[in-house]
Amino acid sequence: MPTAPVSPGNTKIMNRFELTKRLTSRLKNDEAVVAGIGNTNFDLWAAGRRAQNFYMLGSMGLALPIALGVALAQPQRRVIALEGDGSLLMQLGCLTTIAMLKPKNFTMVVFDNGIYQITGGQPTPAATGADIVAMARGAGLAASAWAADEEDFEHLLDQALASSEPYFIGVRIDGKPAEATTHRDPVQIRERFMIGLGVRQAP
Ligand SMILES: Cc1ncc(C[n+]2csc(CCOP(=O)(O)OP(=O)(O)O)c2C)c(N)n1
Repeated sequence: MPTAPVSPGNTKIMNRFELTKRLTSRLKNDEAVVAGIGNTNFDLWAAGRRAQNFYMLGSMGLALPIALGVALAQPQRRVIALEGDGSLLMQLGCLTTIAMLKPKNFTMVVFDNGIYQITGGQPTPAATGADIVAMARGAGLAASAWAADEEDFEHLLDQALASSEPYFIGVRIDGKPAEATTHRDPVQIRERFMIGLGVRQAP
């Protein structure tokens, strides 16, 4: 169980791309990584292409539900969902579903910058006190923690990837734009991912 800080107030403000690089560098077993709309998947893309990465376009809040589906369909594979705070807040109910189904192979990382950055930086409710980790705990996800700093993030990630319960990691991040932009080709993104998961033959 995580021992990280219980409130977002005493965590370091980190950087999404930096954390995403740290995350992908720790992957060794063809883990699936499903990243949410916008900056989250842009930085995953910039951190290095993998056939097991899925880059969500268009709709907010679907990274966790899509990743949950993958985790249930392929219980032998570790699955990681990356999402922005605004997107998670639009789809909070998925936390209760994940807590109810308790996938053993599922890790969630939510990047909290307190803004809808990609549409102009409007504040999200997380900017004025909504605590996404407390909400995850309240939904029934006991293994939920804020990462205090980069080292703690890696530590929590290692715990999560070895755990047999769903893990929720909240990270506070700065407002730096993403490093690159995903190619906007949904069909290609889906096909590559399905090949990466071994459910479709490469052409
Ligand atoms: C259902 C839905 N509502 C609104 C939008 C417009 N929109 C796209 S991204 C975004 C903000 C996403 O915020 P967040 O998830 O916090 O990520 P950030 O931009 O901060 O990286 C908004 C409002 C959308 N694409 N889909």
